[in-house]
Amino acid sequence: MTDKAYTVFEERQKERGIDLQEVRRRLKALEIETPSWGYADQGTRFRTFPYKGAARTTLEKIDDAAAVHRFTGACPAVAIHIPWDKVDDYGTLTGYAEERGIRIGAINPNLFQEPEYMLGSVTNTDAAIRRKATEHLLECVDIARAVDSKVLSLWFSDGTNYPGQAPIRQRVNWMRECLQTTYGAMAPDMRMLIEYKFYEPAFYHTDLADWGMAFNMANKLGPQAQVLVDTGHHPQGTNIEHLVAYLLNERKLGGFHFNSRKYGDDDLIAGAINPYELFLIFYQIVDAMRDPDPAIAATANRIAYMIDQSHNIEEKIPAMIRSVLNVQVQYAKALLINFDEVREAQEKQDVLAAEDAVRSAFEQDVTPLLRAFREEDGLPVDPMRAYKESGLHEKVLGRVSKQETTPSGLK
Ligand code: PSV
Ligand code: MN
Ligand code: MN
Repeated sequence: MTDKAYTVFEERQKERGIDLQEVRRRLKALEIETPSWGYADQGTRFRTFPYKGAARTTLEKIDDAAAVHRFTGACPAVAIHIPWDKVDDYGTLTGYAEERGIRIGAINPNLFQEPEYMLGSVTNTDAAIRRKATEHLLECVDIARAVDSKVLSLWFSDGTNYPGQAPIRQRVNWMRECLQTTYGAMAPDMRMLIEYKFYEPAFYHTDLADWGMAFNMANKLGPQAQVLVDTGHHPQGTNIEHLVAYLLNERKLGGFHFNSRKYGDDDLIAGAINPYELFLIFYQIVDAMRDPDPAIAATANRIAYMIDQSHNIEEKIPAMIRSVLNVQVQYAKALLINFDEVREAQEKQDVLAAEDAVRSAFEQDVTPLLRAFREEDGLPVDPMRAYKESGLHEKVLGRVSKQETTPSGLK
């Protein structure tokens, strides 16, 4: 790469003691899965603005996910949600994705839509409903096998709205029973990722409200169960990078749902609101990748990175591309941390030097690095611009939104 900006960048990183070959190798290995539901019409609890270019079928969602991969080179898998993406023939679905250069990623069961789950799915007082929920989970394990996916990604909306509404301790055991059955059905190379969220839609208690509860559940189930951190699912002020480090140390961090938020589970473009938080999360991950304990390094290297967003006012494909680019930027910055410098400062207990060693990496401009690595891979150096100039926007606008005919307002 002879680009002047890259030469300057290279010089600068040399001075900072950074091995750029290693940085580029790790950057290349970063895969970010995109969610099928992020391409469809979806919005906020307040309303959904229909978008003409929204994907209407699972095949169109795969088309859009494949487009994001074409422009970024970093998104070779698309997560699916069952039954939203339920099809008769999963072999055809897999083939369709493969023809477009991607594969099916995490399988996300849906236990929050059917009316009988109003008072809980795997925690429902009614054993027949718990059984139905378990059967759906087992169906998703079968689908994972059929599409050759190695990840079952679980999020439960189970919870209560009022004190006394349901037996909280009993519900923990009910959930555990259902998950144990599901766990037992998984192939040995599959992982169950357990997501948590502190509130919404339940407003008094949520059965898996935080990382500690998800961690405990995963521990009880076994080594194939791990925790999934959705960056929008914590109370304000939670130190996410701390719990990331903790879970890595326990070899129990399995995956991420990236998005950003200002208030609640806002599901905005990843890295749009709090880029430093995303950087600090990657600081802990890169640190763990370098851990002398091979089990911790392996856990960090195996994390499933996924986007989980809801695009209500933004065009969906470029919003996804933007998220992927934002994640790459913060990862690249974390790779520019001089870890020897951090350790040295930590050993000397030099607080300011340690903080500076971390923050100074965040302050680097990684644009020349990302452009160079894309060019090397034959990718567009500016994926947002390439998307704009590709004509794809006009093409997807040719789709006629199903929602165009539905009345606007609260849904
Ligand atoms: C609901 O909060 C949610 O956004 C969770 O984050 C899930 O991962 C996602 O929906 C898909 O089910
Ligand atoms: Mn999520
Ligand atoms: Mn969420």
